[in-house]
Amino acid sequence: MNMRNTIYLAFPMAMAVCSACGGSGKTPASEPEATPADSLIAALAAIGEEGKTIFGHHDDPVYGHSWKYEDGRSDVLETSGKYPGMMSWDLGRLELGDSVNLDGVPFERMRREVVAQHARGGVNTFSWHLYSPVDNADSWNVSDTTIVNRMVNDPEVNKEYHEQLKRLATWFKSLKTPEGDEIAVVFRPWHEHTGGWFWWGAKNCSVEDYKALWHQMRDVFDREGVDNVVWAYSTDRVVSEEQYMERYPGDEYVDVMGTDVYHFNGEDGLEAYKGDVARSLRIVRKLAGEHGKVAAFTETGLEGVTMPEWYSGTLLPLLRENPVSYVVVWRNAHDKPGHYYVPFKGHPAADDFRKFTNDSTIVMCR
Ligand code: BMA
Repeated sequence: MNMRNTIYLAFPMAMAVCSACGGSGKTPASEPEATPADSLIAALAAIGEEGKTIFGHHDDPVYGHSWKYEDGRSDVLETSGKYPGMMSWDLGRLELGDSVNLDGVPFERMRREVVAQHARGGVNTFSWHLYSPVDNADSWNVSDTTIVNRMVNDPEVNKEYHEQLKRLATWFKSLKTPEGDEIAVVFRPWHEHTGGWFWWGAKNCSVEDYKALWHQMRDVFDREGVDNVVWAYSTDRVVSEEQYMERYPGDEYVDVMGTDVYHFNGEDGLEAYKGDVARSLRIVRKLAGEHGKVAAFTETGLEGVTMPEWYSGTLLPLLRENPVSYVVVWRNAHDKPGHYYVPFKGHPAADDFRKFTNDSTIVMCR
């Protein structure tokens, strides 16, 4: 195992907090104490400043290409010998008070895995494919383009939205180590909003209403006393800084600036993917620098990893040219045979994936 690639977030977090207090080990009286979220932001920023990238995988330790809900398994671990540095999760259906998420992951299991990932020095990030508080439509049902407007303006729907937010706030506050310390995590709501496939997408709600979703969310979380959430804003692929910033809720609402860009059509789509990633990450990195935020590649992947050297030959060079603090690839579904983004044991791209995870710039967990 390459120890340099192994993260111990406790270490950079302690360093980051110390440098904020001038190395004295104490926070100056005039400075507010660093929250768990502040420490995670500093740790992510430090990784980026070193030119390194944490590798993340969605639902990694709960199911994989040909297994589900066994303890201790992970397609990433079985292929590379290490856990991903970041675990990605989705909270869809938590807002309804359900015990399992939209892909069937029990929230209690998710919580256990969040704690385990934190204990091994890794990071956790959450997306939210929620059901509409207007009519329970899933995130991809765009037949009603009044949902967001009613969520932020209609008193009855707004009340339900705030109830949903309180359920999420309670969940985030409940993420604690066995010693009772809060675990800081990244939360990336209202993602890919520059596209038209979610009901909060650009085609389906106004700029003003979209921003209000964020503002109200933050108000509720602040009222509920949540201080362990790092906020990630992530568009789909973008063509300009103006497009990226059009729906940006404001610097006080965002800690991480990211973008989601997928690779479609294998070899035929390679040049388009490389062009879209290079442009979108350049925009993200420039704006993150200007706004003092962490830059990230919040979702990517080639479904089925149909190009055996995709990880070291395509993704790695793109990350080297446009370094960001983390990259996340989507899930290895157990119930959709072709829907996976990480090679599993025996897959033609497995050796290349191991090579990628052993690169000195890629950060994994033990
Ligand atoms: C999509 C697919 C779906 C899944 C959703 C939320 O990209 O993986 O099967 O339900 O994400 O995880």
